[in-house]
Amino acid sequence: MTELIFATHNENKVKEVIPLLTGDFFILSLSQLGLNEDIPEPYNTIYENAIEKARVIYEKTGKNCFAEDTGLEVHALGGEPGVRSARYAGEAHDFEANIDKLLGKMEGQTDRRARFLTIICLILDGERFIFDGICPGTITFSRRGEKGFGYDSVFVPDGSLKTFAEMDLEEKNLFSHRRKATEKLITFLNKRDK
Ligand code: ITT
Repeated sequence: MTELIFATHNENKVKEVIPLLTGDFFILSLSQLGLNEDIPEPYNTIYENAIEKARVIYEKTGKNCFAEDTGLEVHALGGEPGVRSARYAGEAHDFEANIDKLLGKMEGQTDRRARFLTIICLILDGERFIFDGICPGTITFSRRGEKGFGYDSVFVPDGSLKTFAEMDLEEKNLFSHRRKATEKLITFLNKRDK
């Protein structure tokens, strides 16, 4: 049995990742451990912030853990909001304000291409491992759907006509950046266990 902390305060992420965990794992969330302090995301890249989040929790707990950082990269905006996805419209981490800002910036833009990028950093017995997942798609002209979180209501993954917010969790996981990165993590852990 491998016990791992998932170093996130975002319960939506936990909900998406838990059903993907096939194998002999026991996942603890930060809230289960009573660790409620904000984890800093001080860097300018998704990659560095994923590493930092895992590092902070590993140092604090001494337990094996993984963290992930995700960003929405919009082609016509030069990769924005990217690493600033959570705080695009300000420090309040307000999903609706972030979407308003994004749709405003995309007004009149015909190039709607975008992608979600997830980087997972695993720290296992002090060693660091990185896994990534990308989901290409397009930005809609207005919100559609009520499910999910973040930018889900304005993102249509390639291969579907629905936004992520119009999909239930299983359907989102067919396409999602997070599922792809998590699968790489699971494959790695399952191989290592043998
Ligand atoms: P943790 O750092 O505690 O894990 P967070 O919500 O701050 O949680 P991120 O920095 O990784 O997580 O995410 C940045 C933002 O990107 C997040 O607040 C959402 O607005 C958005 N986001 C991330 N994953 C998403 C997804 O699958 N669908 C839609 N938006 C997503």
